[in-house]
Amino acid sequence: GFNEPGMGRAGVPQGEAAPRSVQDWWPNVVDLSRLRQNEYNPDPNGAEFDYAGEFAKLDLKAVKADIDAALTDSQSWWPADYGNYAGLFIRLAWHSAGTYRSGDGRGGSDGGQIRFEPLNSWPDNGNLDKARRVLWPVKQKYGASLSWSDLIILSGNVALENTGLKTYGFAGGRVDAWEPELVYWGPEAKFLTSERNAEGEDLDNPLGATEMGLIYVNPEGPEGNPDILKSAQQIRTTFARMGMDDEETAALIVGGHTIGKMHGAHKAAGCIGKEPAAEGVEAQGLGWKNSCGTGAGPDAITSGLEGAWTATPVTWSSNYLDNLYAFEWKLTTSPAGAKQWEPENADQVTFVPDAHDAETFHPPVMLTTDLALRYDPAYGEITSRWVKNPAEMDEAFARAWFKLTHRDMGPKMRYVGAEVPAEDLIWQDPLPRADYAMIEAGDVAALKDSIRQTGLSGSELVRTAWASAVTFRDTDMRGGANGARIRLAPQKDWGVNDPETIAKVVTALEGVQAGFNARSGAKQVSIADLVVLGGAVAIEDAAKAAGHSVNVPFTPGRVDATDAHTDAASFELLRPAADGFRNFYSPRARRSPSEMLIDQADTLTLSVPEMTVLVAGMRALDANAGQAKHGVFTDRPGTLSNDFFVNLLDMGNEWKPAATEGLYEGRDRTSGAMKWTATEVDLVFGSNSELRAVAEVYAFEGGEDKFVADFVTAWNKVMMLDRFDLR
Ligand code: HEB
Repeated sequence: GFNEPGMGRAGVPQGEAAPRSVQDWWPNVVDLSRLRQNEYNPDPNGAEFDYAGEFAKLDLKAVKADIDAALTDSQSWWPADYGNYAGLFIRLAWHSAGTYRSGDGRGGSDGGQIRFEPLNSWPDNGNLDKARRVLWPVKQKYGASLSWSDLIILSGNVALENTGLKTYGFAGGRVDAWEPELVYWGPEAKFLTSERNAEGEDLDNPLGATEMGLIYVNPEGPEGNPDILKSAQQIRTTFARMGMDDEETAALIVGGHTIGKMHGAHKAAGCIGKEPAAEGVEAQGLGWKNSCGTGAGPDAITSGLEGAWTATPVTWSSNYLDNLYAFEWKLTTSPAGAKQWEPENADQVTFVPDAHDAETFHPPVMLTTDLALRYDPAYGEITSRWVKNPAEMDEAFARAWFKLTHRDMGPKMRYVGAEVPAEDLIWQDPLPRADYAMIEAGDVAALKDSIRQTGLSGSELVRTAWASAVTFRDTDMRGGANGARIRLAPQKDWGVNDPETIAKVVTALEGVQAGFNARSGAKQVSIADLVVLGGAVAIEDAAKAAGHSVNVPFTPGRVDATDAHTDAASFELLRPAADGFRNFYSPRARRSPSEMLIDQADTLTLSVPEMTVLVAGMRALDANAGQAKHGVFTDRPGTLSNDFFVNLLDMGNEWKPAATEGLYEGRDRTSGAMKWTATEVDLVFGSNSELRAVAEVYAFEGGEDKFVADFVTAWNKVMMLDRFDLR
């Protein structure tokens, strides 16, 4: 029977009979599992489920009232400090959003990844499992119409409003994920360690935190060292990785620590159990079980730091900055032994209420990171201004909080609900609204002819269309062809885009545009649409040259942004460090060429076959950056043939590394004659067993039809990735 002694936990130790992944054995074999995640939909609501539509139907006021009621409905299994979960909910929202990093757009609240490992069990997320259990009745009531990711952020807003802050707005539309996203969170194999050069400016990109398992920085100071000015430097570096300037950073910390308290009633050792992922089934997903005292409330242990910053931990006030500047701070330790700061005359300034006993009062406390906001000259300049003008701070916080919690949702078109602010913000990468009539399907044929008459080559058109679309990343929904930012700084000057080609193509397309607009009356065509249509023209012609008649789908409606719509510094973050589809690789790439290809394919939401046909098609179309010949395994470049696959899999070729690092030479096995050159990105489709299996399908005799059809579908998918206006 299944409950015989010796079965289950006491029998086979967990993990011992588990299958090993290929990468466990051979770490250098590229891992395609992230692309496999793009191939299926794990959402139990089904792939057709329209979350945004469901959210839009909610009565947002009623939802907020339910959250507001939960705030003060203290639960015996996790009593609310001061009878109000405001601090806990705000910290939940902040930690859910705060993993966002602008370098690759990963992290952030969208998807609700904080529900899953590893984030669910990160040391910095201690006891946030309780926060979500407090919110479960609200989630249960609204079900699929209110995603966890929206609920978590909305709860932060409702909590802030409950304390008295006027928030800037809220948008729903975050779609929940159903499994952990595979994200590189750092090189360390142990929590709360750092091998990422955290001191100074050189925190390894794209990481956003100084230690494994932290959202940003160590509260006690760099690796526990209470050095206020060094701590300020770490705060500046990590918050900049999230796209926050000094003022936004200071506002977030000041505002956040106006509310709530820290928890370090006892030393964790001997009191605190394992994190959720390491617990037994009986813990039901909760972690950090506390066996000391009542295990919660006055005995709670989270960070090991203890105390509150203000006299008003559940009411919005300017008391944080008042305190920061009113006292000289001396280093002390919490009951749990962590380094924190208290006023020099601590025993005379006990005005901070106890969280569970109305008769008891404490001195305020500060973290090393809090003191950075006063003693760092740049932060000090900002916060001392706010001490005199708290309303300015409230406004700065409300805006920075909105940015923090909405930054990874992408363009405003994705925002849903009654509280979406009217104002356009530059970090949303705004697009102008068209004040003219759009072109229609009937205009397309004539426009295609005009593009053909420019005499632009297929390679020029394809490279330009690809360059304009490929900046898209689904991690934070930025980039893409809409807006035609390909013709603006900084994109127009990126080496990978062959600036001269882009300038030539854009000038020629502007001619097409002028001609069309002059003829068509009220209707106008955007450069953004012409760039994409140019790619379609080139592909149709190249397919025809290979004997295939195809129609590349084209959906007009894109608009052209201007420099005023474009934060150039922020767009610089979208510059590809590598683009395997164009056989481009730069020293900024942090992984091997094939790993970079897979990373890019992932942000383009491609499946393994889609990535495969796109690489092969781009080679056939002669669309490498700088028109390099590597991987162009064909004697008829510019023709949409399956020659890439046929020649790659041909046993008549023998491949060897070339003298130049990163390049390979393919020679005729018998004659020794040099036939092709290639990069790792080309050869991986023949060397990796999973990719070779897919390549074979397109090299089959008669496989070219399928190749052309699949290439066109994948190409169109990439061109359409940013068309949120159509959804
Ligand atoms: Fe914070 C809390 C740190 C930022 C909001 N913080 C907390 C704590 C700590 C921290 C340690 C305690 C925890 C416990 O419970 O024990 N922070 C920190 C740091 C930073 C921060 C280091 C950076 C510098 N915060 C922040 C921000 C925000 C916040 C930004 C928002 C906005 N926090 C918060 C809150 C709290 C905290 C609300 C409270 C919680 C409760 O009450 O529970």
